[in-house]
Amino acid sequence: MDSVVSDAARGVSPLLAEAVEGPEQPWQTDRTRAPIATKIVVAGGFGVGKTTLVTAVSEITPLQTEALMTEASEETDDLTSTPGKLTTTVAMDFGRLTLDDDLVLYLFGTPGQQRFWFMWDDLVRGAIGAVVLADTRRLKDCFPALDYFESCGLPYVVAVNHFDGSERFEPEDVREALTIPAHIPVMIMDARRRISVIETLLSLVGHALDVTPE
Ligand SMILES: Nc1nc2c(ncn2[C@@H]2O[C@H](COP(=O)(O)OP(=O)(O)OP(=O)(O)O)[C@@H](O)[C@H]2O)c(=O)[nH]1
Ligand SMILES: [Mg+2]
Repeated sequence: MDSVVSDAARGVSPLLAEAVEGPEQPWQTDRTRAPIATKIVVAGGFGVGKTTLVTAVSEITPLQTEALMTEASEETDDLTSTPGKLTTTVAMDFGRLTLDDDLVLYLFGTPGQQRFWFMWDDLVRGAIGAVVLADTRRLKDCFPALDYFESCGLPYVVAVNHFDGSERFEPEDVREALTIPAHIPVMIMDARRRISVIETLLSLVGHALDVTPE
């Protein structure tokens, strides 16, 4: 299965693929292989960039369930970190990304607000893993997602979505602050940039292959 990950990396970024296993050789390309479909969940606190991430990479028009935020939710939805945010996800985001023709990722973004967490059990069913998005200005917001995936045993990676004006931290600082175990990848990313999101998704697929028993 390792070659699936590196083939996918090759489709998107030859440099990424070379970093994984060296330059591709002519005899390594197998166009007859059936596509592998995988489900990936994108989770994290309110307004951390989940919808942005799915939108940045989806090759289909992403399904969005955004609702306008009004004064009625002022008490519960803290917009100090994202003052430009006008909507919130009330059910889920859905998008699709095909890597190198034979690895199809179906992306399911969770709603961030606590009052919609009852949907998570349905959203994660059948997933191979999850990306937990974190914002260094409000790290504690990702604890519920971390706890959830730890308790259900779903492989996950932590991706720090750096917002303009937020202080820059090294992945190892974030790992320490969140007490993330050493074998779980922690990376810095930008949910608005396609290549950055793809690197994160490939890291999750690789991690899920590493930790899932055959
Ligand atoms: N500067 C900056 N802004 C971002 C980034 N990612 C998302 N945003 C903005 O942050 C706001 C929140 O993004 P969303 O993608 O709606 O966040 P979400 O996690 O889906 O939010 P909920 O579904 O309501 O929990 C939007 O206004 C985005 O444009 C980023 O990497 N940098
Ligand atoms: Mg959203």
